[in-house]
Amino acid sequence: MHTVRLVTTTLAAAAVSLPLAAVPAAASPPDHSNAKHNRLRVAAPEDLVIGTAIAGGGHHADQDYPDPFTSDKKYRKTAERQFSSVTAENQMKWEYIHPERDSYNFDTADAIVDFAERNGQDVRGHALLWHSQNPDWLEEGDFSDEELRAILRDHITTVVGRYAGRIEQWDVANEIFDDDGNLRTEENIWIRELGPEIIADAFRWAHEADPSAELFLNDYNVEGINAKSDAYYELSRDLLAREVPLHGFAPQGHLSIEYGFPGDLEDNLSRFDELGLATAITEIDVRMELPEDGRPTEAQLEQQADYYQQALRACLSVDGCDSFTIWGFTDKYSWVPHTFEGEGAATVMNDDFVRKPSFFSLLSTLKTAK
Ligand code: 9MR
Repeated sequence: MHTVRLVTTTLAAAAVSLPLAAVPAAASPPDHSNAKHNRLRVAAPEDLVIGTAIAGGGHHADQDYPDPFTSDKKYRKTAERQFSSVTAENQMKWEYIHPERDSYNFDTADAIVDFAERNGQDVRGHALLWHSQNPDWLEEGDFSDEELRAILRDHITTVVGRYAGRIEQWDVANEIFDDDGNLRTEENIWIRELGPEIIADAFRWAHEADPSAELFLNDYNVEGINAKSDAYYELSRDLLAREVPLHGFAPQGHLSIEYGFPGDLEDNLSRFDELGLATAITEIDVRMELPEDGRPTEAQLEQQADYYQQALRACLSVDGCDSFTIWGFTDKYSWVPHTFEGEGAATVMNDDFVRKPSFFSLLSTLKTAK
């Protein structure tokens, strides 16, 4: 007590007698959050890449902040230091990369792939055949079946071919089943107009365009064993039996603490592993209903940390699961509050990039695995 008062007095006296520049500034603590021992990518075992979505496009386009990837320095630094894999959150989707029938726009996708290359990161390409975020010219166009087939083939050949050897994994077919395990025959333009065999063709065309890329089926609500993941299992067996170049199956991992953790995630990944497929968690986040003040409680954050950890452990336990991607790392840019009213806080850092218990549960789980 005595010492504290003395120091205060001395500083106050100095402030009076010294010119302003000589007054010691209140030191803010040094930020070690990206120091080597705090980096997920450094902690990860060699056979696992740890990824993030790179924010931009999609819901971000309607917000009042500038493009995170090109304008937020701290965001880029964190993406580069913490992760060994990146996925374009929206920027490789049809509406961005193929905005007109006869023109592609590769600017942002190129920038993301260049960024990844400079930083020694893998890239997951997302997505080639999907029912959502397609441009109007495609969804509202009046095309014959032959034209549509040619459009899809040209798209896959052009986009996958452009990044051949630079994109490790592609989500070729994204969200093609509904929760009951039925193909989205109405919603998905390709399946509706051209029939289910177009799925196999998409894989064949992607493989021709880049024989070194791993080609994935990707979806949400397929973490556990259920009607939807069963449908993927049957489809995978069928495609493999016909030697269609399918290489992987990925549960996205959009979870909520309002629902129990899918405890059979490891079993589910294992059954696809036994088919000879790679597996990956491609878009994990763990959302929650926020209290009135908008701040998650400690108990919520602990439960969230436990979900992230369980998901990572499941992936680490399965041989062929060598890619684990979180769908953004800061709540500042998360898609969740824009889709689920009253929910949020789904990522591993808060709006100010302060790491949450979920970040540390991933970090410690990776360190233990190494
Ligand atoms: O995070 C993406 C968001 O910015 C877009 O507005 C949204 C539009 O559908 O897509 C989000 O990403 C989705 C991903 O592409 C596929 N799986 C579900 C993801 C969350 O909706």
